[in-house]
Parts: sequence; structure tokens; C-alpha cells
Amino acid sequence: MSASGIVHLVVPCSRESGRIGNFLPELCAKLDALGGCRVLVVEDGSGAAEQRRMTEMVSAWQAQHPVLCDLLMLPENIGKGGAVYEGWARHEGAEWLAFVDADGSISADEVCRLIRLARERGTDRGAIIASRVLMLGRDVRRRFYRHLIGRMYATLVSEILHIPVYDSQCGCKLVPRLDYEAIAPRLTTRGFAFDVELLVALVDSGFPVREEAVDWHEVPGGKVRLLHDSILMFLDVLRIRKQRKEHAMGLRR
Ligand SMILES: Nc1nc2c(ncn2[C@@H]2O[C@H](COP(=O)(O)OP(=O)(O)OP(=O)(O)O)[C@@H](O)[C@H]2O)c(=O)[nH]1
Ligand SMILES: [Mg+2]
Repeated sequence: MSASGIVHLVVPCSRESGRIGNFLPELCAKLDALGGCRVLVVEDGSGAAEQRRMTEMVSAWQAQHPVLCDLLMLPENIGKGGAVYEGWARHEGAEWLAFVDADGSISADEVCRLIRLARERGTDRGAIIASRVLMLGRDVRRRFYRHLIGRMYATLVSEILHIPVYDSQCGCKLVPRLDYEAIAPRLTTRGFAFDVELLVALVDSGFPVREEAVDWHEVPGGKVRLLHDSILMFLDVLRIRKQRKEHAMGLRR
């Protein structure tokens, strides 16, 4: 295990050309300085005009930031999870697979802190996931009703799936590549609930996962339709629970 493991960080983007400029250049500058990281922006099916804008922006930033890879552009929309996994498939041997949301809700400094923490602990001590814990000493700013629905969803996930996770949905996670590769064949969720399935598979396979409280602030322009997507995500959680049972029965047979 290497203390300075290479981090392959995917930034999934769906119509993000309006928001990413406030985050990606700063993130890349900080990761250039940190060293041992690669940033891959994955844009899937947001239309020709949006994809042209993203291509232009990313190639301009690439000229300044060696950390930034060529934009991965996919013709069809495959969901946030689909985009993250497509990006992770291009890991080129990195020790850590990671993603961070494009809107900068988790700052570049916080991303660097999580990477440092993951490296200090080492890949054998497992995944690190960001968690929005409203507590003294942390700065978490989210509109009240979003906080409420988010907490309801997170509590349901934890109760229904019996995993003691506080915040399954926070938009930054780092997973040791070898842990991910061991569970990847059983991951089928490509929408917003993909991280729930990822966590369940890691926990069930005995891989350690640690939540780290982060500073987080809501950035306007999010694409999640609160009620609609929460219902879809809830149905995904029920499906994940069913598939988990089938998987466990398959292992026992
Ligand atoms: N590539 C790709 N990225 C997606 C897709 N859906 C969402 N994303 C990205 O996932 C990240 C999180 O999306 P947001 O719209 O910020 O949603 P959120 O952070 O869960 O929720 P709020 O910001 O609170 O609305 C962003 O980087 C989005 O661009 C998708 O279908 N494809
Ligand atoms: Mg967001």
C-alpha cells in the first residue's frame, strides 16, 4: 500500500457549464499542487451546444492544469452513477477511485483534506465518504426543507438497509480501487441512488468505510427534483434491498 496513492477523481456533469467554472479551475490548481491526482470530467448527453461549451472550457483549463484529463463525453445520458462508473473504468491503475459533484458544494480545500486523510490511512483501511453532519465545528449550509427531506431519506436508507451510515448521498467519495473492483460486478444502479448500492456492497463484502464530516454549502442550480427524484431513489433503495437478499442467497447456495 502506498501512502501517496494516485487518486483518479471523476466529476460527473449534467448541464454544468454554468456552475463548473466556479469550482473546477480552483480544484485542479489545488490538486496540481497536492500531486498524484487525475481529474476526469464526464459529461453524458446534455445536448450538442452544452457539450461544445464543456469541451471548450475543459480544453482551456487543461492548458493550465496538468491534473485535468481530456473530457469524457458520452452521447446518451446514463445517470450520475453511470457517469461515475464510466469514468472509474478509465482509472489507469490508480489506487483510489473518487468522485466529487461539479457544483463546488464541497470546496476544493475539503476535497484535498479528504484525499490527504485517505492517503494517511491507506487503502487497506477502506473508503472515505464525505458526510453532512450539522454539528458544532462544521459549517453545513442547506435550505431547511432540503435538509429535512435529505435527513428523512438518509434515515430511511440506514433503517431499511441496516447500515449505520449517516449520509449516504453526500457528493464526494473515495474508494480503494481494489475494493471497488471486487464489488463492481454486482452494481446495477446508475441513477442518484448509486452510492447507496455502492456502500451496501462495500459493507456486505467486509470492506471498511469511514464517514468524514465536511463543510458543505448548497449551491443554487442543482438538478435534483426534490420530490420526483426522492421517490425514484426510494424505489431504488427497495430494489437494492431485494437484490442484496438475492445475492446473499446465491452466496449461501
Ligand atoms: N454525468 C452526469 N452527471 C450527473 C447526472 N445527474 C447529476 N449529475 C451530476 O451529479 C452532481 C450532483 O448533482 P446536483 O444537481 O448538484 O444534485 P445534488 O447535489 O444531489 O442536489 P442539490 O445540489 O441539493 O440539488 C452534479 O455534478 C451533477 O452534474 C447525470 O445524469 N450525468
Ligand atoms: Mg449539488
